Amino acid sequence: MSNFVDEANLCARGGDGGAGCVSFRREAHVPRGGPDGGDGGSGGSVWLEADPNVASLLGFADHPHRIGQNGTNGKGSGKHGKTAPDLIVKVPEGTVVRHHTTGEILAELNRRGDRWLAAPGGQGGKGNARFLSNTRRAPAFAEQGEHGHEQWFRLELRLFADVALVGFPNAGKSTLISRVSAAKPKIADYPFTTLVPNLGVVRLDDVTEFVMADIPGLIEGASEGHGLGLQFLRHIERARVLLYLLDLTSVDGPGPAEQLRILRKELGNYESDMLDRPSLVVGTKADVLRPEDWSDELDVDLAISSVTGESLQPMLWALVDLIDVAEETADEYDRFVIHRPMSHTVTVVREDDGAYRVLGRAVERAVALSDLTNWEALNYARDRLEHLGVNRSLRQAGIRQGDEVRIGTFVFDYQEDL
Ligand SMILES: Nc1nc2c(ncn2[C@@H]2O[C@H](COP(=O)(O)OP(=O)(O)OP(=O)(O)O)[C@@H](O)[C@H]2O)c(=O)[nH]1
Ligand SMILES: [Mg+2]
Repeated sequence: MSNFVDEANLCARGGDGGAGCVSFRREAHVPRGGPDGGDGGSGGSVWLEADPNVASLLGFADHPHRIGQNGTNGKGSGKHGKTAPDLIVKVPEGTVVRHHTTGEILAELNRRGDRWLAAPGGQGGKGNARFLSNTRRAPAFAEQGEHGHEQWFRLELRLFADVALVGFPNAGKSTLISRVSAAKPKIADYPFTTLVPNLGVVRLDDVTEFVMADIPGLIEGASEGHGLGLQFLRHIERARVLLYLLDLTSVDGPGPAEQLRILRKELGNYESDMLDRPSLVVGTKADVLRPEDWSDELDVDLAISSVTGESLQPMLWALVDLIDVAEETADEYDRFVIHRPMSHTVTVVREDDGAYRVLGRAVERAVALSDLTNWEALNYARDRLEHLGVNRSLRQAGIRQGDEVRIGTFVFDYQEDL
């Protein structure tokens, strides 16, 4: 049994790329051979991967940083640096990745093996051998490695249970899960005893088992945030099968038929699909009162008692059948992983002091040359910027002769092309 850490912060940073190398071939009878500086290796990327062996987000609570290894630098004689291996960070199945500040959902890792690129490693810099051209015979510059991408995320765990217990407070949910699994949640004769979901593995025989989730009780208005409200509806949302537990002995609160009506109404308000989910309706505490003692038209599949054990086995096997059906008809969306590629466009923003800052991966990369005091490297960078549409973007942003432009750590004054 475990209580689940539901949310955690993650800071993922890709490893830095290694620098390209400036080097020229040396041969016995050639005074200065061609350029042979190798490229730097790329930094390792950070991936998230769903793994059923990881049960919670607890591992991120005190240690939110996950950092890829750096690539190594290129060397002479055309030797490229080593590309660093990717870092695979295991997360529980059902992990939702959100943008840290906007809360936008970036990815859902639902099933074993689902993967998402959280932070690409930096590309290795090109060695000077790459800058050879018909007009540039002896390039004396190389690229720096690119820094790895770094970003904060908010991780959220949606419990993956085969069966979720849905019932009013005090209906006997915790008592049931403690009877049929090793989970031992607190049980008491007052409402809202259970404050966080508990998972228990129900084992029927050597090959048949499933995961049951004991969810805090729902009351009328839960879908609008009453009681423990919304936060637990989203746990129920992920379960394949719903087990409604109706308290047959309820005297102060609504009777069993009314409980079912309210529970279904709340689930439907939250997400109408949930009403189509395979489900079983069971009356609890049958050792005290029987369904037939109710005068209103009560229609339950079974009446159980967690105290005497009555009808528990037939109920569990019925649930196994429903899980099988649910698995066969599982929606495609379950396997869906959302990818949001990073933007490659050029963006120009105005800084507080009036300077123009150019943002964009390719652009920042173009000025990340080892030595921009070298006129050759500078010319190359200038051509790249023109090619990427930086001048056009700056003109659109209203730049004028002499205004300051910043790209990465590089700063220059804007000159109109004549
Ligand atoms: N006689 C009898 N009492 C039961 C049975 N199941 C549960 N109870 C009693 O009902 C009360 C509530 O049980 P819980 O299992 O804590 O109920 P719950 O649904 O988990 O309640 P919350 O966590 O508050 O939502 C306790 O006093 C239990 O002993 C049963 O099968 N027979
Ligand atoms: Mg409980």
